[in-house]
Amino acid sequence: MKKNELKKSKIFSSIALLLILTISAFMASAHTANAIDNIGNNIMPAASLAQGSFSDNFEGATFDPYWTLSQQGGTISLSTAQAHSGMHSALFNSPSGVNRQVWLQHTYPDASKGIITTWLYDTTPGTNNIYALLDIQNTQLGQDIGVGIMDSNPSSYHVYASGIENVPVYQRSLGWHELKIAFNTNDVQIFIDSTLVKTYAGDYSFDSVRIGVQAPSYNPNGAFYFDDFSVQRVVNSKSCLVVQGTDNLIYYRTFTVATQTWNSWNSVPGSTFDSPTATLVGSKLYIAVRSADTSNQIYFGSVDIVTNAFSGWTNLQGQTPNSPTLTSG
Ligand SMILES: [Ca+2]
Repeated sequence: MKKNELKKSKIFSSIALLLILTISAFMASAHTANAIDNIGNNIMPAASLAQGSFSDNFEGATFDPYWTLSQQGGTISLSTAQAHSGMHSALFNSPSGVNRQVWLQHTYPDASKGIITTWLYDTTPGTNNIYALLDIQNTQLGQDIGVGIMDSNPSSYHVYASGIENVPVYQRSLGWHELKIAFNTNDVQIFIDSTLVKTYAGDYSFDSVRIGVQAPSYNPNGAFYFDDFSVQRVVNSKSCLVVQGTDNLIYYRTFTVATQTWNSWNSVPGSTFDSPTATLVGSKLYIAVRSADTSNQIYFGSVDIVTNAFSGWTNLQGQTPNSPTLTSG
């Protein structure tokens, strides 16, 4: 790409240029156009994917390293006694006589929106028992939202939100039940067996997920099975504006959805005679431009919107008389 030869402007005529929105895009479904793949760019970093989504059917030989195991007063094992999928589930066994905190847990470095799902096999409907929960927390804010079995209620599953309530919502029965909590833009929805059982209005988010059982020492023995756990986190909560400046330089600016604020302008090297095109995948803003000369070359590069590190330009070996279009899906 030719270097810009025009004087840098302090004010950008950004109107009528390109607004790229990828608000609330799930990393789990992130892909990109073939044209990007063809030049060998890695557009789905493994670390970002791992942070964005996770699922476990408990069919491995051991527990996935995603999990931190807490086996205070009990044990967690892979069992063939019950299975919602395949041959195995995770068995949480908890004998009476000690305080019990028996969990598979994972904590993320930051909070996000998203959907958490698991299946729970209820072994003892109609019986006062121990807690068996899908428990989701925001450890930074001390918030706790969950769904499952309470030790005090033999007949109903409960939902709870710390500081708000703990209430029965759905009749217990023997066998597998799907528990799902969706952290949406403006509320949290809780589902049991695909039935919406509770909505909490508010801008909630989570950074820690866990499944398992807990009980004080005086509660009876308890054994529950979990299977087919999954998390889809909305880790892409920024929007980006990319423009051709009045000086033909290429500028971008990020918008943080959670705080509804614009960060400062930045530029990438090079210049263009036309509107740039861009798409945001994780923290990488992929940009394609038409060259700033009469050769109409198409250049492609990416910038990390966290560090502002730029990849450099790659000539895609094609020509266009207009603005290119870049997409992801
Ligand atoms: Ca399974």
